[in-house]
Formats: sequence, C-alpha cells, structure tokens
Amino acid sequence: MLNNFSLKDKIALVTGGTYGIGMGMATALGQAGAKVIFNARRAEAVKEAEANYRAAGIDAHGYVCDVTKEDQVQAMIKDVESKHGSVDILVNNAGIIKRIPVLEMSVEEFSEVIDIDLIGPFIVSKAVAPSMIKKGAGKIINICSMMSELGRETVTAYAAAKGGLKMLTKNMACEFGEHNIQVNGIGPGYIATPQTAPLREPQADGSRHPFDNFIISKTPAVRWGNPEDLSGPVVFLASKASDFVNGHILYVDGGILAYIGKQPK
Ligand code: NAP
Ligand code: GCO
Repeated sequence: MLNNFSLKDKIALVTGGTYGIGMGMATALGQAGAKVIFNARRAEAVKEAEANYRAAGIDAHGYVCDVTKEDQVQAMIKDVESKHGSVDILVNNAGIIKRIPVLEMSVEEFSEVIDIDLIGPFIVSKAVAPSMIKKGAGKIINICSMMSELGRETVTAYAAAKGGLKMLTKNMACEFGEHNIQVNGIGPGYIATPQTAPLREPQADGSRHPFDNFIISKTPAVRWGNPEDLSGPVVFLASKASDFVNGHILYVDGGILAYIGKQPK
C-alpha cells in the first residue's frame, strides 16, 4: 500500500520553490523519491534555495524563470526535458498577493496578480501537458486558497485569481482526464510564510497582531498552518494513490471552511 505513495523515478516541477509553501512541498516530493525541479524570478534566491535543498539531501535543480513569461517557461521545460526527462508532476505554486481596496487598486496592480496567480498556472500547465499526454500519465496540482471560496476586504484581485484557479483546475481535469492526467488543487488555510508575515507581525506592545487573533478564532485547529502541513497532501495528490481523484480541491485549512467562528467572550 505505501508503495502507492512513492515518487521514485518521477520528475516534479514546483513553481515558486525558493521558500515558503513551495519549498515545503518540493522538499516533501523529494523525500518521497522525486527529482525536484523548481523556479523563481530571482537568481540569487534560486541559487541559495538549490544549496539548501541539496544540504537537506534533496536532488533539486533550480531555474530562473517567471511563470508569466511563456518564452521563459517553454525554454525551462525544454532544458528540463533534455537534462532530466519530462515532467511527471507539476505543482503550480508561484503566486503573489496585493492587499489593496478595490477603489485604491490600479488596473496594473490587479492585472499583475491575475497574471501570476491565474495565467501563470495556465502557461506552465500548457507547457508540460504535451509530454504528459505522450507518456500517458501526469499530475497537475494547482495551489488555490481559502480565497477560492471566501472573500475578505483588500484581497479582491487575489480572490478573483484563486477563484479562477479553482475552475481552471476543474476544467483542465475535464480536458486531460482521458490521458490519465489528474488535475487537482490544494487550498491551504492560513500558513506562516513570508507572504502572510505582515498579518502576524507582533504589535509595538508585544501583543499579537489583531489579524493573528482573528485567524486563530476562525480556525478549529487554533493555530496557523506551516508549510510542513502540506507535505502529506501534496505527496498524496502527486502519487499513484490519487489516480482516481480528479478535479478536486483538497482544503488543508485546520477546519476554517467548516467553522462559523468562535463566539466572542
Ligand atoms: P511566498 O512566501 O510569497 O512565496 C512565493 C514564491 O513564488 C516565491 O518563491 C517567489 O519567488 C515565487 N514567485 C512569485 N512570483 C513569481 C513568478 N512570477 N514567477 C516565478 N516565481 C514566482 O508565498 P507562499 O505563502 O509560500 O504561497 C505560495 C502559494 O500558496 C501562492 O500561490 C499563494 O497564493 C498560496 N497560498 C498561500 C497561503 C498562505 O497562507 N501563505 C495560503 C493559501 C495559498 P520570487 O518572488 O523570487 O519569484
Ligand atoms: C490574506 C492572506 C490569505 C492567505 C491564503 C489563505 O491576506 O487573507 O494572505 O489570502 O494567503 O490565501 O488561504
């Protein structure tokens, strides 16, 4: 049974793998046996991350590549296929957020979030799917969010992108299913990474950030998640164990989506 979770001899590409959730998931995929390919936009960060992966015993290979640039993505995939082999597992993780109210947000700022968080996964999936179809197997995992289901003030562009990513996941599952390619999503809850650091910043008097307290009150697990909480879910969706799971968004949120919230004292 456990062999169904092995990723031995598989090539896994994790976009945005230099830190945060991407590094956590890539590490898990490597520990399950995959060769890890990862990318991000900053050369220094890619170099440092590659050294960190290797120091942790992970066979990792980094690329400087912006997921919104189709030519860079195509070149990366071509190089990966010539040096390592075709991608078996794609994790579309790269993403940004801009916390700006609608009326204060420029169209350019809105578009930047949509480009990275929604169009990027389309570009990278389109680049790897032909080889998966040729091979007759593949796994595509899109990193969605609580905001694929819920809204909150100031994250409109992000919620629009992540809501779209949920439906992109379901629709690609419909198109690729006949080729034995499973397309699913992971929807992390609130995870302690650089992206959410501003929401957890301790106050001047040393007390917890109001948003920190808010999330704790909305999470049955009564804690923020960490990247390691996503290790099991991503290995499951990347492995043979999920070959009949398709078009599903697996929420890894400590129960947030099930909870109306703690009654204020
Ligand atoms: P993070 O700490 O900000 O890391 C984002 C990663 O993506 C970095 O490696 C970043 O590197 C890379 N990246 C950003 N734009 C890119 C681009 N255009 N091309 C290539 N790489 C790019 O974010 P995180 O918290 O780990 O989140 C990772 C994913 O999980 C995102 O999709 C996010 O929306 C999602 N998510 C996060 C949470 C959470 O609570 N943290 C919850 C749910 C979902 P460079 O900037 O150097 O390129
Ligand atoms: C925010 C947070 C969230 C998390 C995550 C929740 O400002 O509300 O950044 O959007 O990043 O997406 O699932």
